[in-house]
Amino acid sequence: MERKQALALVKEQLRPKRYEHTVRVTDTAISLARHYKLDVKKIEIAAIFHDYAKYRNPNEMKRWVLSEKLPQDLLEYGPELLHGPVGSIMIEKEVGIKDPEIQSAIYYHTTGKRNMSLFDQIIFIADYIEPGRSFPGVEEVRSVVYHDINKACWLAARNTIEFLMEHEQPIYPDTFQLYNEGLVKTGRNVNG
Ligand code: DGI
Ligand code: FE
Ligand code: FE
Repeated sequence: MERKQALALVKEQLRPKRYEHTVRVTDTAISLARHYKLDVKKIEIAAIFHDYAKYRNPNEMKRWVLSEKLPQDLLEYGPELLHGPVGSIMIEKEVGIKDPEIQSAIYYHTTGKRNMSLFDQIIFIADYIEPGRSFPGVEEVRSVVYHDINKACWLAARNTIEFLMEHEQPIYPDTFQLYNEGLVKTGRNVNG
C-alpha cells in the first residue's frame, strides 16, 4: 500500500491531533529504519496504522478482545491498553493488512514486551520520541536511540512505569518484562 492511500485511511479514524502525531511517528520510524537498515516501506505502513484503533469505542474494543481470544487480562488495565492489540487485528479485517511483522509492532506499541524484534522496537520507540512528545526524560531517549536502541526502549519502559506509578495506574506485566530484560541488556543486572 502506498503512503498516500494509507494516510487517507487512518485520517478517517483519527482526530486531527492524533493524525499529526501519526505523521510524526511515521517520519521518525522511517529515519530509524534507514539507520538500522530495515524495510522502510514496511515500517512506514506499521507506523501509519499504529494508532488505527485509538478512538474506537472501548466497549467495541472489549468485544474484540473477547471474540478474538486476545489475552483476557488486557481488560484489567484500563481501555488505553486495548488499541494496540485490537488495532493489529482490525487492520487485517478492515484494511486487509496481513503481515506478522507489522501486526506484532502495532500489537505491542503501547506496552512493549521482552524479546521485541528490531521492527517492534522501532515502532515502540518512534511513538515515544516523535518530536511532539515532551515526557520527562525523552531527550535522553532521543540522544541514545541511534546507537543503542535497547537502552532507548529500556529507558522508555522505565519512564512509563514511573509515570504510571506516580499516577497510581495499573502496569501491564509486559512493560515490567521489557524493563527487567533491559537491565540485563544494558549491563545493569549482572545476575540476569
Ligand atoms: O497511543 P499514544 O497516545 O500515541 O501512545 P501509547 O500507545 O503509548 O499509549 C499511551 C497511553 O497508554 C498512556 O495513557 C499511558 C498508557 N499506558 C502505557 N503503558 C501502560 C499504560 N497504561 C496502563 N494502564 N498500563 C501500562 O502498562
Ligand atoms: Fe498508541
Ligand atoms: Fe501513538
